[in-house]
Amino acid sequence: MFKNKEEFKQAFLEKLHTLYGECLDEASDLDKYNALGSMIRDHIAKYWTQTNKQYRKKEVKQVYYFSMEFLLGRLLGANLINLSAKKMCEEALKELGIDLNLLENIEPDAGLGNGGLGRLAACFLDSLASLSLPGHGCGIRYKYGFFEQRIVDGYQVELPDNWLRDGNVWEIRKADNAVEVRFYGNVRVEEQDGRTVFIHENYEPIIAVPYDTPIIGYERNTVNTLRLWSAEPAIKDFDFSSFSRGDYVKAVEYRSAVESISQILYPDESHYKGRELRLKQQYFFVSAGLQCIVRRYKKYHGSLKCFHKKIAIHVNDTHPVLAIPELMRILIDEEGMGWDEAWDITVKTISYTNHTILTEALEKWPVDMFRNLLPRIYMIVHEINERFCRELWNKYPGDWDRIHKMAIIADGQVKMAHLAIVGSHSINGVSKIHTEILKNQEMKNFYEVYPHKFNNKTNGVTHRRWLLKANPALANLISETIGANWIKYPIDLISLEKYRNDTAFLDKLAQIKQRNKAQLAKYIKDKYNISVDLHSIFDVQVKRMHAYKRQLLNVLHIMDLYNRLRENPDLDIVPRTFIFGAKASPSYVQAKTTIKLINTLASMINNDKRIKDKIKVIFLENYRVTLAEMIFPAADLSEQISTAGKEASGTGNMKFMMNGAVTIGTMDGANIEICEVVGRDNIFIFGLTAEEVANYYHNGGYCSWDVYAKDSRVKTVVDQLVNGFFPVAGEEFRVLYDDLTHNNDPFFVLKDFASYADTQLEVDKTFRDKYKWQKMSLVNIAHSGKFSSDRTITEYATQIWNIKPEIITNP
Ligand code: 26V
Repeated sequence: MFKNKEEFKQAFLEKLHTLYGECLDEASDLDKYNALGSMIRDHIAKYWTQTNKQYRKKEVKQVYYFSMEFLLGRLLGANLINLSAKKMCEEALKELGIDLNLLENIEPDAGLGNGGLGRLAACFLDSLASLSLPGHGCGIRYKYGFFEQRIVDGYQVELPDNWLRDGNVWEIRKADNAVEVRFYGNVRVEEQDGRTVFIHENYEPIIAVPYDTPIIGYERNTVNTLRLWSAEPAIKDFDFSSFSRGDYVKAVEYRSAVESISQILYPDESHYKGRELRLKQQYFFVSAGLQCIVRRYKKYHGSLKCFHKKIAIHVNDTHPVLAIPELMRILIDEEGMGWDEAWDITVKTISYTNHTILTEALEKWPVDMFRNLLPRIYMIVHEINERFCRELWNKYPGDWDRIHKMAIIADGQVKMAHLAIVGSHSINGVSKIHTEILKNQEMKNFYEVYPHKFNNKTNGVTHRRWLLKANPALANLISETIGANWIKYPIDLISLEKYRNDTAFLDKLAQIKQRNKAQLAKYIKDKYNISVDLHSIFDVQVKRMHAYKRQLLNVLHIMDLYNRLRENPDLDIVPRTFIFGAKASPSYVQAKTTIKLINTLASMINNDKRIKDKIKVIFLENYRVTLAEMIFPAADLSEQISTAGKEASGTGNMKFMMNGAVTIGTMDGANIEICEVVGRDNIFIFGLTAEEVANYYHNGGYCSWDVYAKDSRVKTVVDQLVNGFFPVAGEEFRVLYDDLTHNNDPFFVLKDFASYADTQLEVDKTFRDKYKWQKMSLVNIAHSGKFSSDRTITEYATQIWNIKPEIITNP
């Protein structure tokens, strides 16, 4: 980036001066951080321009990844790494008396996502750019990201995440590229020169303003774009003085109603609620994104007849599925195309990923709300539905029941997943098992009609953030041992396999893990004043709090272990530190109660002198990307214990694996494929299979009371939720108790308890054999290459999007 340290230092000091008129002594840390960020931006500007120029000139096909969520985390460190400038920057700043680490810690996380789906989008952007692929992100610039979690008296409290408070060096506002998005109003249908035309009138116009963030590839010249849209009033800068008092208030109300569209990221809810503002958000960014893509395409290609040959649009879950009717609207109403041609182009342009089979999470919008907010889009969806149902009628004459079940509009609702399947050419699941469940159960009827559309793309994560950045010591050891090629070709990590019996190498791995554990332990000590044993097993479950992810199974096992320890404080176990991190949706009672349960249990256990510090329980508040980067490298054991068939893939499992943690998990999601590559000997598998779970469901569930009555350990811990064992809790945990007993334990927690507890004994036994454990750890790292998002993105690029790498020349 800069030839040498001297040049870097010079440029940095100049930047401070031009930005803030300051010399080094006067500058605050924030100023220094901004100066550094702004230097990087200056530096990449020419590559950014060159990338766009080359894409345009060579007319390469480009993909746009439409997503309501991009969970980027911090960008400074990741950008420095991808520019190969970290070391030099670190040293140069040091000579100026500045700690790079400290500057990195100033940056707030860009937390524009809930969890898996949003983080996947961020990993995909890194892989696209690092593979020189022409691919960009399109989403919403939320003023408030995912809430900040505080734990107060054991309870989760939510605070707004005002991540833009001190500005954002990475983004550039592109006011010239703003577009208008129209809501409400009515549609007038007219015949003009023998054509039917649709005129949307009396609508509410809103201006969508894009903010662009550069996405820098690893050691490539490629700089792609993440374009996030912000909502602004269409009537610019009210002349407030000219309004009468009443109108003044109205004007302010109007402004805040408009701005509310890009104000806040909705938290994922356990049960889907059709909220108008969320539908507005969806149409807002989809319409803005498409208008801008079409406008640019037309500028260089004129006609839209071959749009799909140069543009691919991917919809991340059903949230951006309005891209289908919106593209139809543009092609028909604005370009004058006929239905059939427009439909052909639309289907060829759009592809869709499903990320969950939990039926309660599927998006369905009330027809009345939909039609009122988006009258023209509703007409188009209605027409798509009519044509689709007619097609079904021809294929299944008389089978009303099937047609009713498959319809896009039925029972007063618009079913977004159905629209996504009908209006796209590719539908993919995110792990082998998930795709099979889609094909054979959840979307069976659709698979029968469109077998060619369904395919699998097992998720992946970027090694650059989750290994190279998060775990520099391990990354260095790997590069020293097998060379640094793995950073560009993660599959090369497999060469580590040959060190599986090399005790000297295994010792080095163990030392690194130990240092990473010490670092996390220090964080825990500083923040919570709790000391943890560095030789204990760091047993970690970090992910969103959800009944199906079964944090409760983990907790019940800890309670049982605690009971055994109280009975016999000399019980021979390897000490354990149980670590949790999880945010619960603000309205999700069961999840929030589980957080309180963990914290209540933690304070009881951590203060119980009788058990001689053999176990500790830590709840890390405000789990987010930046905290995750400290946690994964320090983990020994990765908890992936969802009810089989429920976790579409999981991606945390992959981040643990590449940092050398061993998985304890069910045969669910990508765990199955992890097990496939590392082999049964290098993973701890327990519990019911997805098939067994499905069989129970078909027969009305299993009888949880039987397990409760028969297994005394289970009975004891379940009773402890309500029998005064937690003295101050009163009836608080009754909801959990009821779920497990009277509600027949819908997620098979009690059913899997014995198998889980036995497997945990196995973990304990294995950990005592140091080299056996280290070998398992090594095998996991060596096989993690398969779970790089570089592999996943290469599959999307070749099998769905049909895009090719474009090497960007030096500008
Ligand atoms: C649903 C809703 C519902 C209403 C409001 C906001 C909102 C936001 C997100 C969602 C769906 C979340 C689905 C999701 O994150 N699925 C996860 O996707 C990961 C990436 O494919 C996958 O690894 C996880 O297994 C899957 O749970």
